[in-house]
Amino acid sequence: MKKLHCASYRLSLDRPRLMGIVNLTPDSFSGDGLAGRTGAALDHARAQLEAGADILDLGAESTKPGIQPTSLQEELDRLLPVLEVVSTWGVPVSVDTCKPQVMAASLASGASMINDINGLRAPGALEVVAASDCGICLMHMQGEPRHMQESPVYGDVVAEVRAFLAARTQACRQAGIAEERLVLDPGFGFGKTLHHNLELFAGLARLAVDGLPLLVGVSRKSMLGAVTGRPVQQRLAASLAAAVLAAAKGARIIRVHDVAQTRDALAVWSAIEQEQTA
Ligand code: 8Y7
Repeated sequence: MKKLHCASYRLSLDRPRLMGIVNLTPDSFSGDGLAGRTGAALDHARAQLEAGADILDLGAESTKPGIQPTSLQEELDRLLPVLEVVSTWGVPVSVDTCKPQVMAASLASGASMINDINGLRAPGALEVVAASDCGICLMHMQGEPRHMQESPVYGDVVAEVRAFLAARTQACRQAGIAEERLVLDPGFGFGKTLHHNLELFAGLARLAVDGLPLLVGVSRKSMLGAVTGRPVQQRLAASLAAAVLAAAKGARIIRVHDVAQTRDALAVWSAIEQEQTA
């Protein structure tokens, strides 16, 4: 069975795994930002772990459309005090960043995975991760965060996202990165209209380039708001439905805010699934 290599960890992907979000920005769209509050951030990270997260994803870079980019120093100041503690807890810790300098500092401080919404396209990013043995999430984004939602355009969104993920996978291979370290992500909401997001979700299985595992992040996202008409604080039911469907379509890692609830939802799916295949 497939295992994801994340530094010293080997994460079995025989069942879908949960990546618990720990947001260290001040301006998270879902209102869970914990910038500068190390104690509160550690409490939240601990709660995510106790709720059953298999990976913790720490993010200190603001990527909300329209928001000013976060400076290097600001990002490190938000991230490192939390990472230094959380990385001793015996669970893989992923760091969500696009900056090679933050990747290097995070790996030196115990991060086991780099989650780059920019797919390691920044100059130097591939080299930094290639020099380590961390896990890597390669995500698709059209444009850059400040302007990505203004007018996203695709011909065939599934084919184009797939081609991008294939090209980034190839770039990783050329940089000497083993395939066991890679996870692919269509990047829901990153330079996509509602229709693009729905098409991508429907076509999820086609995105698994070379059988690589897929990560899906739709928790509380605006696509769920658009479908249900609910504000961000009222998207739990929609998020759970999407998580179960992502699992059923083959996603191996699901990135969520609500770990305990998603675990229950997936437990029901998985119990029925096992009965069917028994
Ligand atoms: C995703 C993500 C965000 C995602 C991966 C949010 C950092 C917005 N979304 N990383 N990051 N995939 N891999 O809603 O979909 O949490 S930030």
